[in-house]
Amino acid sequence: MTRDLAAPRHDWTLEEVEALFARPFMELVYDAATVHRTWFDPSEVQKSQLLSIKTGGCAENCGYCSQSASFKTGLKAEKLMETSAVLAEAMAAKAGGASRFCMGAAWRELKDRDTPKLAAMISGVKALGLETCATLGMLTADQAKQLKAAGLDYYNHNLDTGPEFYAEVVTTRTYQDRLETLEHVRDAGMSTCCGGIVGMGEARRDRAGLLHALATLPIHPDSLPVNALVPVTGTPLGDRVKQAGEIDPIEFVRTVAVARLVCPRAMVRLSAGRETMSPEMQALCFLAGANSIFVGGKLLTTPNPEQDEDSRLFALLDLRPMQPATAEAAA
Ligand code: SAM
Ligand code: DTB
Ligand code: SF4
Repeated sequence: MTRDLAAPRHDWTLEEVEALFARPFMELVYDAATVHRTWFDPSEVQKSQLLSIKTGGCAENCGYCSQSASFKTGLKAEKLMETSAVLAEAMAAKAGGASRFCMGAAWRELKDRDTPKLAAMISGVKALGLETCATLGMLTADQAKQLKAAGLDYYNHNLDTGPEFYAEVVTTRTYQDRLETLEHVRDAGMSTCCGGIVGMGEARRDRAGLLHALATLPIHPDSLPVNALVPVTGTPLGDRVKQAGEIDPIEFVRTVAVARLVCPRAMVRLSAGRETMSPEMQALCFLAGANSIFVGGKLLTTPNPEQDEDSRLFALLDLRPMQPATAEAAA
């Protein structure tokens, strides 16, 4: 593959993205690995840590989510954390080797009354020398500017799936709503973190539809999380998948590889779902272009591999944690 094929493009057609999915697996992974090393050191993987700063009781009905008030998942709702407690968690994350810290809130949208508190958390985390990321639901243009001014580097807001499957996943927020928040984030000068979930019962065409939507955004996501559905009992999609079975691991790796090919310069994040992935499957994902993971024993509300398990994985695969400057230079 030449450097040209590793150059970012914004004119992908859905058919082209589907054709990538249909390539012989070995060819697909080889091409994705080649593009990956055009832009990144393939031995480096970024470690990011998540914290749920406001948990549960969410007004949205995302069919996979433990935190929606629409479903009985047994999750205990908690109010917005105090800034000092968030900063203590960020310090612990840094001490544990994370270079990026992402704060998540179970909100439909950020409320203006909470913005000053969020700004204090963000500037505090930034002052620790960590890359900052937040995911707080929908944002107005003005709120995006305020978060940027506080020192927010990345805003995470996922499209979740392709446009055709979207209505099967959530009905309280439209695809267009999501695209508008992403526009506000870009306009404020922040980097976007935007991806989706694989394994919700969607077809390959929907996975291609998601990656097509991301690859044709005015600016590619700087960070592209590929989540494997964590099936949560009590959620419609979690319960359905527990009956129907999880996605084929090789199809998941294909999704990672296609993400790397259509958004060649993005940090491709092997996000939720690692808890049940074998070291071999994760190795294939890294080979196919994933170069970022969440570390620490918990994602937002669900389990994640413990630090020592990931340290063993890094040693086994001769991987090194990426330093913040490397990720920034790539963006
Ligand atoms: N409430 C905010 C929002 O949705 O915009 C932010 C938090 S939300 C939990 C962040 C993302 O996590 C979702 O968009 C979804 O892609 C992912 N996610 C949530 N629950 C998940 C699950 N059970 N399995 C995999 N990914 C999940
Ligand atoms: C993303 O795409 N994945 C992360 C992050 N963005 C915020 C969240 C995963 C959440 C998994 C389910 C949970 O722990 O509640
Ligand atoms: Fe709320 Fe976010 Fe969960 Fe949707 S994914 S229910 S918006 S916390």
